[in-house]
Amino acid sequence: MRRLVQWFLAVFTAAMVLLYLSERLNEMEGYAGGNTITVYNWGDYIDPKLIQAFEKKTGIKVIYQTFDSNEAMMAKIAQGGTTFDVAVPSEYAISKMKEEGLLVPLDHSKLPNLKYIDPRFLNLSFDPNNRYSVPYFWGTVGIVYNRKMLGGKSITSWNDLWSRDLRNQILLVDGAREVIGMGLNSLHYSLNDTNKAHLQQAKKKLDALMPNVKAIVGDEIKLLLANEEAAIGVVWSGDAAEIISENDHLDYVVPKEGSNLWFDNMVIPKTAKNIKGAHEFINFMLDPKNAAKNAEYVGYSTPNKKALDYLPKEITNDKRFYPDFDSIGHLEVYKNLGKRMLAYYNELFLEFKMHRK
Ligand code: N2P
Repeated sequence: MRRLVQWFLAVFTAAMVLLYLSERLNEMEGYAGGNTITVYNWGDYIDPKLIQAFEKKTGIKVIYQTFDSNEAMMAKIAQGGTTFDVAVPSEYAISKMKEEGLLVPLDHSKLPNLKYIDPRFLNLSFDPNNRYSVPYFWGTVGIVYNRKMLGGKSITSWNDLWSRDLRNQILLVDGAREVIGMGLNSLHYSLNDTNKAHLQQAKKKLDALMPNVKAIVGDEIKLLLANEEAAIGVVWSGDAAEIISENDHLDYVVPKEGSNLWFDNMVIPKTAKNIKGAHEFINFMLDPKNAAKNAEYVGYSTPNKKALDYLPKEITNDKRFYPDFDSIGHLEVYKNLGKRMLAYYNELFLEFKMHRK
């Protein structure tokens, strides 16, 4: 009897040790890329429930990290030493990352849900045949304004923002191309202007806007505008859509001088360790129901044609956020202006920020 008990104890202990070891091994494999992916996305740019649903469906654990500008994201990926399996750059960043060899070509056979994307968003010039990228969200840059706080006045142009009545009333999104672009557009220059005299002129014009600028902020811009901490915000369209749904006094306009049309896309960076898992994640996000859920949660416009069927009509019929393409033909997509020119834009933006009172 005693031998039997001893024998049981020995087997039991061995089983526990094995269980423990196998669990540790699983974890280690996860971190080595086996059953984990690291997703690197903009802040406030995914419905967290979708991450859970993906983990549950595939058994792949998602490590989720965020960035707040293309510049920050590219610097981190270029520097290496980190694992990112999926990232979400905008078009000019994709072009630059391609040029620097920072992207892995996609295997379209592993992305069957790509067929749901509206062809208008495919095969764009920054990535012919979508070799490296697939659409995630798209939108414009524009102005959110609070009609009540402005005494019923509406805003139609960038140049309206320089009005003396708007002292300390403007919040700007913390983006180099967006802010310098606003200066350029207000002077009727292109968002891709590389003429340094024009850029200096734009910077000077922005300096003159400073008395009206309350703050230059990240994702908190939404909360500040919804809570009426300022009457005006220069924002990305999806952020506008989200806060307009929370405060009836707010409206969104793409200024008449022109503005930016942008496309954010999922890519697999060179830092990836789990390329198979990355494809699974991308394909999951391309699923129309998931894309619709995501669009409804973050407020941004989806390029997924089939997903539109699952979204409320008041969202998809809103021309401010789902404009017809003919009405936005005059908008400009940022170009990859080359390393030096992009650095120059960043430098001007930093100078602008530093000269704040
Ligand atoms: C969401 C950021 C949107 C990025 N917080 C626009 N390119």
